[in-house]
Amino acid sequence: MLTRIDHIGIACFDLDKTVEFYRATYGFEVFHTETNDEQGVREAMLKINETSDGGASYLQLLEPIREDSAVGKWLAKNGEGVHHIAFGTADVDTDSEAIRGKGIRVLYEEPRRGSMDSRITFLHPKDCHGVLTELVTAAADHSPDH
Ligand code: CMX
Ligand code: CO
Repeated sequence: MLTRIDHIGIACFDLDKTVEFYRATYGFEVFHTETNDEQGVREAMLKINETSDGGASYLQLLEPIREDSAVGKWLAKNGEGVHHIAFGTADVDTDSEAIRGKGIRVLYEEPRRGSMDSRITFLHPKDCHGVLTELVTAAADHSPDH
């Protein structure tokens, strides 16, 4: 069951400048940063709020580390902006298989590693009314109910 907005993914050209915008404008602080080589991004997670399922909602700021990455290609075509939304679930395997069963393209056979050792998969935007949609199960130590 999808129980929260886990994050909104925002593509940017310069991660440090964008982090500074969110800090100076809204007071949001960086909760976590990492480079995910497989996804081709350097990223910062800004925690916005805790959620009633024991998880949290974040902004995920994404800077490509390669031009041919998903975010690099998207930025070249669209410029900066909202790249994807991510719903949180305690069981990404079950939920993504159920959604695959509805005829929606799930991009990975098995969920892969996402921010903070979460497990993630994506639904094709063309099957989701134009929205690239991610499903996330947080790692146990980042989500007390798992
Ligand atoms: N939102 C909405 N539509 C998108 C999109 C996005 N983020 N990215 C691509 N599209 C659309 C394109 O506009 C294009 O539409 P048209 O054919 O009408 O022009 C179509 O999808 C195909 O796009 P493309 O530029 O040819 O790109 P690809 O098919 O090579 O890749 C996708 C698209 C979704 C398969 C790829 O971006 C992907 O695998 N995404 C999942 C991984 C990812 O995004 N990782 C980065 C984030 C990591 C994280 O969140 O941790
Ligand atoms: Co994401």
